[in-house]
Amino acid sequence: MDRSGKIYVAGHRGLVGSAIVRSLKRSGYTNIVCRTHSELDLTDQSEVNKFFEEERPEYVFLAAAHVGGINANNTYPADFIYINSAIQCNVIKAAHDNKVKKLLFLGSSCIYPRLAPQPIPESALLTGPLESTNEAYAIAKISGLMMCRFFMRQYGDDFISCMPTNLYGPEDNFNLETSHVLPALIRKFDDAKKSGVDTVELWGSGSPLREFLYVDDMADACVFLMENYSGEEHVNIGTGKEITIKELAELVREIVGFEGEISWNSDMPDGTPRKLLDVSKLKGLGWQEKMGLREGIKATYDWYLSQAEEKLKK
Ligand code: GFB
Repeated sequence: MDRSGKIYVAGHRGLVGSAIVRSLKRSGYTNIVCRTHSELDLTDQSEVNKFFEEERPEYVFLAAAHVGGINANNTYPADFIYINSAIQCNVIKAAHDNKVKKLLFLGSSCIYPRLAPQPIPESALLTGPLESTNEAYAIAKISGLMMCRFFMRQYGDDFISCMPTNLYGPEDNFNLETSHVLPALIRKFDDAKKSGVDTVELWGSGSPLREFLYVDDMADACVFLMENYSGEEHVNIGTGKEITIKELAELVREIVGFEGEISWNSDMPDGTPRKLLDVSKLKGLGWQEKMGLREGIKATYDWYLSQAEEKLKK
């Protein structure tokens, strides 16, 4: 990417988009254009077209998405499939029409079959049934990565895709109904510690395995791919390391300093049993993450404590 080229980061207020903006600035990119949700509704095709015609970005990071944890995905599947499909259709088509030089589409490791071989290689895509709790989101994301692939194949557009594993870090969502597990654990243990409650209830059995990547590492990988990769096949982004939800809960409990008990609510879903990404393709290109899980959780907890709590809990 040209250091002074105009870069549009879609979704710059979110966990991922905000980290991409930080990473771009660290790497010396200065010409970054962003719009808040109220300034530009990405589900509105005419607004998106107008924005691209006026701003003419040369590079696009498509990090805007309707996201959530297992409960949000499972409860609101229509919103997840519709909003994500609309955003990506509008942005990818507008990028094509306005001759964007390069675009990176961000998906998710939930695009892979529920019982995919572990660690999951990129080639496992569309080889089996999806996990039901996030099927709607996964279908939208598969469609987005296929759009990039087919715009590249038919028109030669340099539109690439990456599939990050479970992410966490500053600017995450700490709402207990809709968040992912890591921010939920931080908030639940911190609330319990502060209010003197002696048991924290977590969801499912605690036995599923998950892989966690600090969002600033993921953002650096995105910038790295925009600088170093071009190809129809998507690229996994992860650490190649996994941990059970029970072990993760113990780790977060220790970092937060909650001394009470944990109970497991088996009425809540476990989701997919395991989703460890095969990251040999990304590592083969020369990328390596920096942040370990313990220090990443500490950094996220510090950030959480530094924020106005009421704002985060909305
Ligand atoms: O992070 P999470 O919500 O989503 O949940 P997924 C991961 C695991 O943590 C599940 C358990 O087994 C949950 O049952 N868990 C335990 C909790 N306690 C809690 C809690 O208090 N809150 C939450 N949220 N989970 C998502 C997909 O799947 O992963 C999305 O739904 C996306 O589509 C995202 O792909 C990365 O890892 O199961």
